[in-house]
Amino acid sequence: MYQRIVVLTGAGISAESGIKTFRDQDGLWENHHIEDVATPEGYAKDKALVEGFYNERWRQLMQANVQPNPAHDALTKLEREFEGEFLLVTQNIDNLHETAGSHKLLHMHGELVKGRCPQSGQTFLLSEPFGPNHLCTCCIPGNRLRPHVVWFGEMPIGLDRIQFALEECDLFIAIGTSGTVYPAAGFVDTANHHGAHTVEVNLAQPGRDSQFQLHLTGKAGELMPQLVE
Ligand code: BJW
Repeated sequence: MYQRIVVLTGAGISAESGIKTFRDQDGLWENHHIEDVATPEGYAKDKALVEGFYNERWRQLMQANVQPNPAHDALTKLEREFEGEFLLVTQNIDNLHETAGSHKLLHMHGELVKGRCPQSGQTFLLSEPFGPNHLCTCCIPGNRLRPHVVWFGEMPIGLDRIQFALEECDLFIAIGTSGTVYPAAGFVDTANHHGAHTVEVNLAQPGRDSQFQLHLTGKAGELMPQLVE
């Protein structure tokens, strides 16, 4: 039996909750240039545009009908019932894992519901969408908060902890991620290299160069409850 499990989730796990993925048809970036809304340079050039992009997603997340789906619930159940070490690493900035009840959770690309002081790095929970009046309380004078998200060229959050968990784990499961963005895309290689069993759950068929040992093709909301049973 397994002793240590690491799970990586991507936008596909939230798709059945009504949140758009990035790279699928009609994805989040369809009406935007990636470099305009997902880079520090884009933010420096036009803060209002970037804040508007995240505010739109914030409002969407706050809608009552956006709720965790059976895949989020299955991971909560796995965390609760598994007796070994467990770590859930999500690339998603939505809060559906915590709404479902996950605790051993790391948001490696940040969180939509938080703003961050660009000077101290301290984060603040937002009770309303971004605006120029959102100032930090950790500095005098307060700095304008930036979205607490990791853009291209920035260092993802918690990499030391993730690396350690990947080296130690005996099961690595990646759910609903296209595997196009590093360093997350390389986690499967690390897990393989350290002898873990590696499993991918994705709606799309695996590419020919896939590094996963097992592929489960279908909707995460249907496959994950069966896998965790
Ligand atoms: C379903 C489903 C259903 C649908 N059921 N499945 C050249 C080579 C290699 C690397 C680089 C390079 N040039 C630059 C880099 C580095 C760069 C990078 O990887 N670029 C690539 C584009 C090549 N990476 C970075 O810059 C990162 N930082 C970094 O590298 O720092 C330096 C470093 C050095 C040394 C060690 C470590 C680090 C930072 C990356 C930050 C990414 N940020 C974003 C935006 C976050 C904020 C926001 O949400 O707006 O994160 S980009 C975006 O992509 C977002 C996502 O988390 C991320 C991954 O997307 P994801 O989740 O995979 O979504 P999709 O849409 O791509 O896929 C959805 C999948 O679900 C599909 O496969 C569907 O089939 C599936 N699916 N419905 C199951 N129901």
